[in-house]
Amino acid sequence: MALFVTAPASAGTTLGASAAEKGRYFGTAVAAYKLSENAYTTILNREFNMVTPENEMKIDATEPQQGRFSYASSEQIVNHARSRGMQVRGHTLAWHGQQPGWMQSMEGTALRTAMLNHITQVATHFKGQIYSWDVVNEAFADGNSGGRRDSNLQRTGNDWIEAAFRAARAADPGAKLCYNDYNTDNWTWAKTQGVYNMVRDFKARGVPIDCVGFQSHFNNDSPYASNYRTTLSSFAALGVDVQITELDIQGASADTYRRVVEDCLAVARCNGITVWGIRDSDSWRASQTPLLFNSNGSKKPAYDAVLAALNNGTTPPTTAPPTSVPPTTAPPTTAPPTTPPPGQGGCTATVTVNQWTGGFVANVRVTAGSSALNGWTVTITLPSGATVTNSWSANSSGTTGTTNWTNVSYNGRVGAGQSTEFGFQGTGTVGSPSPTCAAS
Ligand code: 9MR
Repeated sequence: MALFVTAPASAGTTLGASAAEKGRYFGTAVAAYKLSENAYTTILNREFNMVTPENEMKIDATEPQQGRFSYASSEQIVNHARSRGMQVRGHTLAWHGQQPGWMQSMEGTALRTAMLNHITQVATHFKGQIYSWDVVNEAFADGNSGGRRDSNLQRTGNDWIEAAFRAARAADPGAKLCYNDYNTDNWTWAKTQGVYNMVRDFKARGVPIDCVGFQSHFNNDSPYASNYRTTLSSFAALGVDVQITELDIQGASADTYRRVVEDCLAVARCNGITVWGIRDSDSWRASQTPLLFNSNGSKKPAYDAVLAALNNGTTPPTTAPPTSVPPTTAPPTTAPPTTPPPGQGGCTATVTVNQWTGGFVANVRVTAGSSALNGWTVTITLPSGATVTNSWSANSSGTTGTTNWTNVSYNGRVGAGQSTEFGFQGTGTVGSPSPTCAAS
């Protein structure tokens, strides 16, 4: 009998599935005009479960003329993502960059009013479809001041950021609201401390902020530092989620990518990682070859390092990997039936839920009874409002209500008393489901 080692059933084979097993997402920036390119969407649809429009939700794209809103390209991305079970990060509602001409020339009360109207209109338009919004982007200055960046928005008054967050909360109460910036990854940098102090102040005063986005554009001028994990955990300790929102690494060191993933997995409130493009040719810094896929779409060593880090993360699988137990008795001399009979000893299933406001990850453990399983079906009834958006290591019959989950090819065979796992994530509240299991 051949002896071979298989990956544990809990080890995913794509970035999104592997991240989901750790209760996290793996995303990418997406450009609408590339969605007609098959090589691009093949990787996108296979690997990722979170999408950020790279430019299509920026102010110049969504309100090119004052009061005239334009959503064609942003909706194209949102629809592509959500129809395939991917979620969306909205980027961005208020920013000094990529303002349309009419806004660039505004100031004072008129600009403040226009900014708040923009936030209200856009967040309302996409209400219920956005996992998290970058409400305000890049409002702090580089260098040693630790203070705000000068901009027309900043000159409307120092409270412009909290006003933006309040408007976003009112428009879409279900979205997580993030402050997003770059050069805030190194804990010792003044800019990092400036943002930290703002978030601490916002939490103390009840300004509705839920998360901080760390763009994490790492390069020779702004390299990855070993205190990155301290940065993530320090912000999380303020009572906000943290998200890595625009990751790219000059030269795509596999080791540095691995460390970034390990840092996110080590911080419970790190929701997930988004890379800023799929292939090197998609990058805003293409010459630095900073991404996970070569321009021809092949996986780089950094991809393998990220996948391995996601699969061996600091939250180890709760069950031992399924093993192929060699038969203890001699094989039958008669030909075995071509369709194995159902396991006579039945099976049981238990579910472990990680629930947060608006979403959940459920891990299901299937355990064989007194005889081996040749296949299994788990039935889970979801409460109304809970919808499955993504799953791994099982095939499912539906996304709401009573759902049936059957084994995939590699995890149907479970030895007597042994276990295997599958999982799914979704939106809404899943409660404490009581799964039933049937041998097949
Ligand atoms: O990747 C984006 C690029 O296509 C645009 O030309 C550029 C214009 O500002 O914005 C890039 O994305 C930026 C993001 O919106 C905010 N953080 C920095 C990103 C890289 O410049």
